[in-house]
Amino acid sequence: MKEYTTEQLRNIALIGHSGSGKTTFVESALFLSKATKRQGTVEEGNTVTDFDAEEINRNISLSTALAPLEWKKKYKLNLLDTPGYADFVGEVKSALRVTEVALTFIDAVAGVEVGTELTWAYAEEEKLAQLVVVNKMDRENANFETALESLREAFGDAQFVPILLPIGSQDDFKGVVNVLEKKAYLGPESTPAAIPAAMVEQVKEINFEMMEYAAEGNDELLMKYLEGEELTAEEIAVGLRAALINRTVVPVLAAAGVSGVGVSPLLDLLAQLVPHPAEATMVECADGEEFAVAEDSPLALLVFKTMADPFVGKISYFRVCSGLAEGGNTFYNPRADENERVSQLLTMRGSEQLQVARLYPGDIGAATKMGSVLTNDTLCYEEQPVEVRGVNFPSPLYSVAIYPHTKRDTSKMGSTLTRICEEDPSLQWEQNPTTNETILSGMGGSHVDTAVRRIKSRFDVTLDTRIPKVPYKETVTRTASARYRHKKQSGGAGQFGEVHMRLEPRARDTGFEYVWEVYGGHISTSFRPSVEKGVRSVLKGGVIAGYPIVDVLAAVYDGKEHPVDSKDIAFQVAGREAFKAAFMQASPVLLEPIYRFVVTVPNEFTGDIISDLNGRRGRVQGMAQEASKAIITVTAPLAEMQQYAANLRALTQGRGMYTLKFVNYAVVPGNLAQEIIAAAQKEDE
Ligand SMILES: Nc1nc2c(ncn2[C@@H]2O[C@H](COP(=O)(O)OP(=O)(O)O)[C@@H](O)[C@H]2O)c(=O)[nH]1
Ligand SMILES: [Mg+2]
Repeated sequence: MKEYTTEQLRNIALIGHSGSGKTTFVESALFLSKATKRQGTVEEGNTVTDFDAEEINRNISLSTALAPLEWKKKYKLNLLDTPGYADFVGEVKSALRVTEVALTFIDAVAGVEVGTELTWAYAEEEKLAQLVVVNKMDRENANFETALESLREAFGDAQFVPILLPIGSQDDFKGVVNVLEKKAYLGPESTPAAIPAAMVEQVKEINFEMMEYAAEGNDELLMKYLEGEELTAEEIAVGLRAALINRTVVPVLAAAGVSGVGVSPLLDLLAQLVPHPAEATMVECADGEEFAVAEDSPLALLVFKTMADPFVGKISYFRVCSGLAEGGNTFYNPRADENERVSQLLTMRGSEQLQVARLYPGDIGAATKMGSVLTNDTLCYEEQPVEVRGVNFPSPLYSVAIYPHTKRDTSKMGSTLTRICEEDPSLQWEQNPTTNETILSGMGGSHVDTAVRRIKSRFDVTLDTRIPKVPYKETVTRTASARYRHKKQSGGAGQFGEVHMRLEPRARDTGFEYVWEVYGGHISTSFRPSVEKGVRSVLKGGVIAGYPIVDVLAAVYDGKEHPVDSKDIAFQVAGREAFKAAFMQASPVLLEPIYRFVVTVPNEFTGDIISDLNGRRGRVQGMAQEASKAIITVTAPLAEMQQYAANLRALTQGRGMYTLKFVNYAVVPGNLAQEIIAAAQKEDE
């Protein structure tokens, strides 16, 4: 691919509800720019940006794909096609971190949908300039006006300005009018034409309105405007570009990706209005420092995506935040303290690798086989270390326990989980020390399922999933003592040991403590470690329900020994049994993990959500209000919340969100504890 300088670059993240036509639009744009020879479809599974086996199987985007295209020999548009489902928010966030604008797609029939609201909020969080495509104008019941109305209703603070108006709609969607230039374009070839007579007045009005927005951001234009002079299309574009950077207007553009109508004029406008990287942004460092996006700034590449390909190996996608990246460079990875020599710089078009000699500041590229590099690393020169602010990936919300399907899968389970989690930082895996289960956590059921299926299709490792065991713990709530005599005198050498032990509850999270209070030599101190060994052998497997024992003090205060038969093993047994007996006397309880959940839902769901949470033993800690949303803070036991992601979606039609954080362990209420203990005993048998 040709080289493009910073001023020629346009980085655009396509976001919005799943099914609004982003992937199809990219397909059309690639075809019209002659990057591809034919326009693929999602249904046939031959699009450039949905190339992953899982995406093809399910006909939806599951990860962000890059699609650079060269437009009118002057611009390089880096389109980032993102998935629309809430579970894949990590992909959307990383795309928004490396682009100057967010291009929100809405369906001309459905208008603003759940996914639109979610992704819009992420773009706002990044303070990105926004534009909207009212797509699928060719569909039955498509209506530009009602779609625009739904935008105004949902995001009232934004100033929406229609710049590409549809000519006709549904079957009769013929073309678009560019209000800025006051010109019409017909068909996918976008043949210039006269503005339909019925639209002339409307176009004039909006054009006039646009002059006002354009003038607001630019003193020179404002003077001209106030003196009653008309602004030229060029001048309006300059003003609108400034307004876009200041986030005071949101241009709205009509199109139909599938037929290609409106697509060329839309790409023209993107080239014209979207700010280039140096114009709109600074390089933000992790420590808050900023510097210019420029060739002579320190080299900084932010890795925003990693792909594990079984054949090519690791592919790292990055944005050249500043400096000039060239093939043959050695990049330094400060986090890992490693150097990575990159002989060939690439850019990716879907799964296709395109070679490039150099990448200018602001451009997006990739490199393979950088072993030490993970998502969110900054690559730089060793003499000039830089750490760029990374992608703020969401923390996982939903966990499953993973079991290898066969023995063969066991050995490869850990390494494939690591690779898939490297690829997507909103996925994490760990071995739970309490339950001994392998836990995979992500944003929701479909996120985790996709990961498991990807592991199957890419690495041929089959994994089964289950609801994780709750990592309960056991402890005692009062002081109690017990004694145990171990005596074995049949046949050969005998065994003898007697231990008197007292257990005391300890404060939460202070762990286990063993003390020796035997004075007067009833047991030789040489048996002190033997008794301790016996006691510790019980800690991991518990006494009442098979869970680890925590926060207990065990004091050996007396006992007896035999001059010949007392030996290590005898005191181990006596220690173990005395501990178990004392434990049962000391009012044992189960502890369960409690999490704090912050649940955000549209106001109308508040009542339902709270009563549902009450039913899950939740305790509301606070309520706050933000726009039309309620933010409910609640603590609740994990045991009741393992499927909350699906539950919240069902209760709010997908409009609820939540985060969670571990708080502490608390005593399981008696009746529930009895059930858990009974279940554990049954499993034992
Ligand atoms: N009628 C019509 N259908 C479209 C258009 N664009 C996409 N579609 C269809 O809408 C569905 C979802 O499209 P897709 O590109 O996967 O949407 P995405 O989830 O936003 O990427 C597919 O069945 C497409 O064929 C369009 O402009 N008009
Ligand atoms: Mg898609």
